[in-house]
Amino acid sequence: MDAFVVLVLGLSCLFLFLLWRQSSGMGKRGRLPPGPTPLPIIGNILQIDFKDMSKSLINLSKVYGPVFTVHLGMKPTVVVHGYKAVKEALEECGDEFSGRSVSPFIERSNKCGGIIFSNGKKWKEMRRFSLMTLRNFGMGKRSIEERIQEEAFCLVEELRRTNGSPCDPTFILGCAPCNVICSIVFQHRFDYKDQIFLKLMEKLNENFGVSNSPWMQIFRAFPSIMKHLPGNHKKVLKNFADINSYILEKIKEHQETLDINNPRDFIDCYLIKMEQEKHNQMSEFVIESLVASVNDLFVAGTETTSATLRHGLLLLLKHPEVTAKVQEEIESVIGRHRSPCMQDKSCMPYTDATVHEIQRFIDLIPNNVPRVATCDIRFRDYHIPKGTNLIASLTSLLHDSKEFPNPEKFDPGHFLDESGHLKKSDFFLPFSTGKRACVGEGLARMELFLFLTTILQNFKLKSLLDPEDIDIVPVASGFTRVPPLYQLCFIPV
Ligand code: LZ1
Repeated sequence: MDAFVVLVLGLSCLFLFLLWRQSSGMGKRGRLPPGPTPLPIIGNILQIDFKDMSKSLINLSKVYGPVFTVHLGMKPTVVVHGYKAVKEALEECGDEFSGRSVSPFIERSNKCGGIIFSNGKKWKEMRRFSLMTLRNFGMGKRSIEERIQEEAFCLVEELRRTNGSPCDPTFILGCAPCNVICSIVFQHRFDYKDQIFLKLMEKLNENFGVSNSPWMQIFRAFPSIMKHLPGNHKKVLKNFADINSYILEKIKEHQETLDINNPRDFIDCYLIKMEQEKHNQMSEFVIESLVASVNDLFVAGTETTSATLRHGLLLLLKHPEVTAKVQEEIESVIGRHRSPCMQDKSCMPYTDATVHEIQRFIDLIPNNVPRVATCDIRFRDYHIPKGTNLIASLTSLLHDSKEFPNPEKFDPGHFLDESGHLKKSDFFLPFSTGKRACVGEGLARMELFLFLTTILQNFKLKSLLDPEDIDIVPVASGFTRVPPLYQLCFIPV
């Protein structure tokens, strides 16, 4: 027999074996929620549009209900859809679904020791430390609010330099959130022309672009073959390595100038924590985890906030009546002669509602950040084995048509009551919920409020198109949604 025949026979046997294993329930499929029948090896990937997975999952939920199973490649993934199922999975079963699955790719990028991809004790301690530090405990004299205000001031100066001529805001609105992270972790911000800063942003952007591509979403289903393929993900590893070596350099500088009684930033706080735990052999607070955590803060805190600002300004251009009301409120509560601060927010319900509505409407991270079961779980009447992936559809809450009538319409009224006060909603979970909810939520909300109010305090936004002609449909919906490119003029008021 020649090699070809052996190969074909071998593959056929493997195919039949996998088919039998899946259909007989031996593939741990036993009591998983219902779902479309998976093909061997590729699972249900033919039924999923990787250019907008959220839409495919919503369509599947119409057939299979609020809790169902899809196979992304060989891996079963439980999907929860709608308020009840999402709250049950993320809050009531918060501990059990608090894991992150770690692909060989993630392992090789030194990201397991940080916040986003860590598990178990490491995750608990890194999360606790980051939450505390980002809440301003121990960050020294300058509060996070002050750091954002400083950046907002510089952002406005930079926008002034456009002289009211048409510009694409992508670059500038990318610098500001990245610089806030720099200020928090490295103590200082950079000039927007600083070569080191530009390199850092370029590498972050490139990695974001690759990891958000539909191909990458497909590859995620086949982690073990990925490393044998040439291509972009190698570039991603190189970028991470470069960013990490820069972070390590900064950590060394910090170690040389550390004053235990005067922590300047996140890195100082961590070094102090390391010092306190130096006799603990089992301490999770090691340098590699600091590097990974700082890297995580950049990954999570740059493109997300930047895309929200970009998409937000685009929505404000499309809805000049909303912009006018926000600017009226800014004029009457803050005026022109001082910087907006977080205290103003409680006196600015319309602006607050508008920021909520921007986040609701754009639905930045439609499928949450995927979780994994840390143990065998009984969920409703199903048995979900340890290691099963979990996707919670945040779209299904943010665009719920009972909670937010006309969910596809941009309307700050979704967050206002009859007397014009802010109306909170339990469905508003753009940062997810439960034990693994976003560590940067407070930071992100502060940035969105301060950046948007500071911009609108200083400029009239002028569109190049009629509002009706402005296209607001995302150009990509992978892990996060990306708004279309556009231009506008910032006219000083
Ligand atoms: C995240 C983000 C991006 C990737 C992983 C986790 N949290 C943004 N916030």
